[in-house]
Amino acid sequence: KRDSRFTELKQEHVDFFKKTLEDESAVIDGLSKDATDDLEPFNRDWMKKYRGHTKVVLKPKNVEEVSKVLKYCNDNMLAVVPQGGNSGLVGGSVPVFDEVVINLTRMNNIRSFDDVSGILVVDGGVIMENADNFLKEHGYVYPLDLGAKGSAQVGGNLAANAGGLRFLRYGSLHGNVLGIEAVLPDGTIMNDLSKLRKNNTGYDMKQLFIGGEGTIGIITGVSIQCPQRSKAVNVAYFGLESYEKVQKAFKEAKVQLGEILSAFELMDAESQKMVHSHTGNKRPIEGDHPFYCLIETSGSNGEHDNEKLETFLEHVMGEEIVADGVVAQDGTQMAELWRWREGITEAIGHHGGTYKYDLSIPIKDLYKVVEDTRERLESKQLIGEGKVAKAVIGFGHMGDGNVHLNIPVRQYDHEVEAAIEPWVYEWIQKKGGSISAEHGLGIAKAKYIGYQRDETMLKLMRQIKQLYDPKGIMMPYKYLEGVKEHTGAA
Ligand code: FAD
Ligand code: 2HG
Ligand code: ZN
Repeated sequence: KRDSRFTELKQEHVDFFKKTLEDESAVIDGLSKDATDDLEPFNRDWMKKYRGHTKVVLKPKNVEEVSKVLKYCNDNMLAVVPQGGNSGLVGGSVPVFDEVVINLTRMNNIRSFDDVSGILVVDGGVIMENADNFLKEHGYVYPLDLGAKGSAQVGGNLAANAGGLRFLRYGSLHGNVLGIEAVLPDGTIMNDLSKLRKNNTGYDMKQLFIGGEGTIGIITGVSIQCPQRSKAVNVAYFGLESYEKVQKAFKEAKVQLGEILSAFELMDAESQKMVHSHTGNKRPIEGDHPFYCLIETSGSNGEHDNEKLETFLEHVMGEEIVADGVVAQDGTQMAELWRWREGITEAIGHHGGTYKYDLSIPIKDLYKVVEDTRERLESKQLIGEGKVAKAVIGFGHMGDGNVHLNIPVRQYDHEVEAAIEPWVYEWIQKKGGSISAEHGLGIAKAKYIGYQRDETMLKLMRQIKQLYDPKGIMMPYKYLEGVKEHTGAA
């Protein structure tokens, strides 16, 4: 239900926004005229699962403009959704009702780069692929990589605390981000854009914005530590007969490739079938295997690394841990192999909807959740040919103990959803896992936070929200707000 504390958008508000942002294209105005089509991409999430009804999208160009419009929204009780590339997977980036969308697309400047330290300072709206291409020219790499890199923004990455494909190597944004410039809901500009690696002077305020999902302010600038780009990158793809063997291969990869290992990704047979039927590409290895892994190495000596990777593969095949495998011979093959992993989300999303669960689980049980879900939907006769649920798919960042459980459906369906939720969250809670490893809470997971956090933690979180956003204009109905409906079993 729409919260009646929030003001409905009026002409005087739109006039203020137009006057303040000056550039005409900076305001998409659905109040004075019918702009349904223009507003649609901002109202609709990537999964086509959530649709908001905003009447206005604002695209400020700099931090001062963000400050002015946010202060105005706060003064006038207009609810707000910050939006980056709108590639988030939990429905956080789109309005629920008629919230004002503040989209960062036009804040796309690279502010500075230090070639010696590798510290990059950018506007929050810089697209991550553009940041990485810029860094490439200087021999550096953006410390995060993910399938939506062509649209996701640096500010959005931080707000979601995205993990991605190279987390194993470069770690969390909580470690890589050195500073943040953010606008608080009342328009205050918080300048914590430090370029220092070490800075123990009081509370580390920026950390609350990383993973804050836009609930306490808008990230307008980011200072981030970027690693040297590896001269030698290599990729191997292999098939395995059981999850036991996947675990052995992972352990062996750490032993033999430890210092050059930059990704260890898991894909099950169903996920690879999906990519195959979507792309029509020839499978990298012959035969069907229940599991596939993709390993990436990044080091400084191509010959040396290649030899290590080949030796690793020979060893695990000799020991019958791995059934069959292939090592990329050049950059093109590397990209092709990565497509079997990076292309899963796109392939699954191609038709119908998907129920997505982004889970951290102790590694020995990582795949068990997929098997148990499959069994559950089978026993309820909800899955298979002609049924709403088409398959149960598991893949993810094995190296980080993070699995993506996906259930593609012909259309979103209450019966299927009720069979999975909250059952899957109870399952995760019993295993001591996390119900949201890297995608966040948004609206999709908000009401289940109680399966993860106890009352003391929730109380502290609510106090933080109250401190930064006393009027509650940022991201209503999401993140901590969903907990009112459902506290979980914790
Ligand atoms: P949006 O989707 O626009 O926003 C995400 C959240 O942050 C929303 O709550 C929004 O309100 C808020 N927000 C956005 N910008 C700002 C800002 N400047 N200040 C404050 N709040 C803001 N995630 C992973 O962790 N790992 C993956 O491997 C991964 N792969 C993906 C692959 C695909 C194909 C897709 C579609 C998504 C994937 N994601 C992944 C989801 C991921 O979180 C996003 O792709 C990305 O980090 C979000 O950036 P964005 O700019 O699109 O943010
Ligand atoms: C990935 O790892 C993303 O590819 C998306 O986090 C996961 O689609 C998903 O569930
Ligand atoms: Zn992921």
